[in-house]
Amino acid sequence: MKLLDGRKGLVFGIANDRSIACHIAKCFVGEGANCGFPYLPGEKNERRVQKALEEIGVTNGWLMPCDVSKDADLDATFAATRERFDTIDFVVHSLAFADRMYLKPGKFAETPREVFAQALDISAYSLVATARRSKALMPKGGSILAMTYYGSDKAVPGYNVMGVAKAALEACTRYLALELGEFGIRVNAISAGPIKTLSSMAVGGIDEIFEWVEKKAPLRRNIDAVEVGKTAVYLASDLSTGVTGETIFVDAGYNIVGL
Ligand code: 0WD
Repeated sequence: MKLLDGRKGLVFGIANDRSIACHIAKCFVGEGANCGFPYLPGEKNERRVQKALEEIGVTNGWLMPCDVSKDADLDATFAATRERFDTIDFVVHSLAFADRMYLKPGKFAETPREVFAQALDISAYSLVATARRSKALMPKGGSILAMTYYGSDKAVPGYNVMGVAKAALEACTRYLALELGEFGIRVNAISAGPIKTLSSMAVGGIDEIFEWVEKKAPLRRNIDAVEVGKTAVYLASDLSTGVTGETIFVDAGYNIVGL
């Protein structure tokens, strides 16, 4: 018996084979889950997602275009999900966006209003928007999971407006957990250490962050995305039935270090 046998759900946020969502998907499929993959609309994106899924052994993956900043896209995605799966057991929210011009050390105070609003909308509000729609498809409860980073709590040079968005995302996780708990729906976040992906490469000074983590983290190394995938399996499965509203660090212990 595998940990996610018979479970169905959505994995948002595969951009290519390096995406954290792709590693999560691999672990979920390996544990018997049946997944749908909403992706940021665009032909090039679709090809990349298809290729990424093939690389992890998912052939004929169910893909649907969905820009999470558009209510109509979210409505269509969840309507299609109901048609296909009837009910779902999990949703993985592994996406974020901020204008990379403002993801540079020394640029936070320059953040324009629209850049700030867009980062918060796509990276944090979209969790609320997906959770609300997920609830309708989770009559017997379920697990919702978001991805965050240490820059939500500590000021990390260059992470800037994304840190503010992640603080909002983590607070959303707690409020959603509080409200959806009575329906058997758990909502948690994984705070991952830095991993080389399209998004992380947009953060100015990321190479120094990798070096610093390797030097300072208790495990003296950076993490592997598979380690995030394994924790995601734990959070989506019955191994974690008593856990909700938490932010779990998968960061080789970096967050506990003082100096
Ligand atoms: O070091 C890292 N890579 C960490 C990432 C450490 C800790 C947390 N995270 C978080 C990210 O902030 C994000 O929430 O993990 C999540 C996944 O990030 P990733 O796997 O590092 O990034 P990536 O492979 O780029 O996937 C994120 C994708 C976008 O990619 P691009 O690069 O095209 O912006 O999010 C998707 C898009 O595919 N995305 C959207 N999807 C739907 N609607 C939207 C949107 N409006 N905007 C971006």
